[in-house]
Amino acid sequence: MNQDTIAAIATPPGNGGIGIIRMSGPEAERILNEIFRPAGNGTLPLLNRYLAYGRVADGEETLDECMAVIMRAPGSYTREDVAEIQTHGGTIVLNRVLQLCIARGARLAEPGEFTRRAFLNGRIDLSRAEAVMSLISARGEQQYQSAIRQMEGGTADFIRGVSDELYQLQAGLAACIDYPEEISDEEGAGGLKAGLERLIRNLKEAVDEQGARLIHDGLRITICGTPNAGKSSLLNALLGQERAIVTNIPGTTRDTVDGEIMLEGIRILLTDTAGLRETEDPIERIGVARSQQALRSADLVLLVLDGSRQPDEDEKERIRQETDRCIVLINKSDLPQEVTEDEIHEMNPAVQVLTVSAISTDTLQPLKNLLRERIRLDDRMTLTQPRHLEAVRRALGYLHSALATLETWTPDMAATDLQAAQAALGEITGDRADEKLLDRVFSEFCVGK
Ligand SMILES: Nc1nc2c(ncn2[C@@H]2O[C@H](COP(=O)(O)OP(=O)(O)O)[C@@H](O)[C@H]2O)c(=O)[nH]1
Ligand SMILES: [Mg+2]
Repeated sequence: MNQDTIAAIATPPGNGGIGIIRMSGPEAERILNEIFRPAGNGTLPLLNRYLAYGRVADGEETLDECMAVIMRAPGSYTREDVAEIQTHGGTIVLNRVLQLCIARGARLAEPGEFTRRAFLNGRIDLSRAEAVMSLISARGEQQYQSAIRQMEGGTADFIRGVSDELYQLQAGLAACIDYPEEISDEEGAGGLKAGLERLIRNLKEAVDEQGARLIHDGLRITICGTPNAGKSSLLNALLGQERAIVTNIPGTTRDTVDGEIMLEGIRILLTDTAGLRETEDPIERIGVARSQQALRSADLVLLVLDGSRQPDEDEKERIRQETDRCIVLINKSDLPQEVTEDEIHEMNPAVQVLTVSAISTDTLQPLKNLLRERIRLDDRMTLTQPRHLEAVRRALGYLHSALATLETWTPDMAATDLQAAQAALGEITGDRADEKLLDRVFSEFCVGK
């Protein structure tokens, strides 16, 4: 609590109905008292956690009408004295009030510094602090839901549970090391093995790498195929807007075109590509190279065929090379068909095949259903933050290594591994976090949170 007092504009830049300036630290109330003038019969100091109406003033000069509140330690977000001033939400007003707070002794807050203080003062663990940021920046319903679960402590509770079990194993192991006469090697190793295997199982169950990636990054879909197959028409139909230019001239799309839709609360990032073909046009060539790049990084590929004509050798070859990440779309089903789904399956049984028409959106329903299946998530995923998954992966590595030491029963080495696993898990909740880790986590935050 002996830190300086920080101040920041907590609302986003731009004009809004109201804007909020927030201060936290030992001087917050003094500064508030110096610049806030209660209206009517209002008096200072303010009642704790009651909103008061008045104006904010620099000496004789009124800066704005405002509402103000003091939340005294420890009953605040940071567990320090927090003062908030709600003014009208104009950039100039907010900056004037912020500058005033700074002139009276506050310092501009770093990104995430309020939340960092909440963490350092023991109000929330690190995974909850990160949940706050995920919540603010959530770009889909699923990311939002997972942030809420994390904020309610799902991640911390789970990790601390695992960590407690790990402590017990460490205690058992310490006993083996200290009293080798009383505990036989078989007993010691046997007890540890069962415990380790259970821990590894629990941790693995909580990790769904693919699901976590879907929640965070969304699903990347690349639409590919020969020129004029209907790729851009399909992108437009899926987006419900005329995003890419469509003509009957092959080579119309020369650069990649992106669009985004939400499905089941997951972001779907669609990339329409230039048709993959040999070309002399230098611009189209670059486009083809970008298409190939988009194809490499795609989670899912929609390979579009013009169903009104026979696929050429290039197309056949591409279908044969694809894997189960590919859905072949036989397009232009409104025209007389020259291709059947069976023929495609014969070329490659791994791919899924659908017949569609980009000019009649009804035919896209089965495609959307297929996509829904691909993004279905476990109901309550425990770990979704990339940082947490990385720490769990490291912890699992140490636990496996400890398991391996049981073969030769080298309890000292097992103890070292268990310690390292414990430290990795501790990074998730912040029970074991150094300054560098905190800097990394909080630098992703916005100022004022
Ligand atoms: N009849 C019919 N024409 C289509 C369909 N999809 C696309 N087209 C037409 O095919 C031509 C090429 O479409 P476009 O989307 O630009 O193909 P791209 O080169 O693969 O991007 C345009 O004239 C479209 O109107 C479809 O489902 N049915
Ligand atoms: Mg196109």
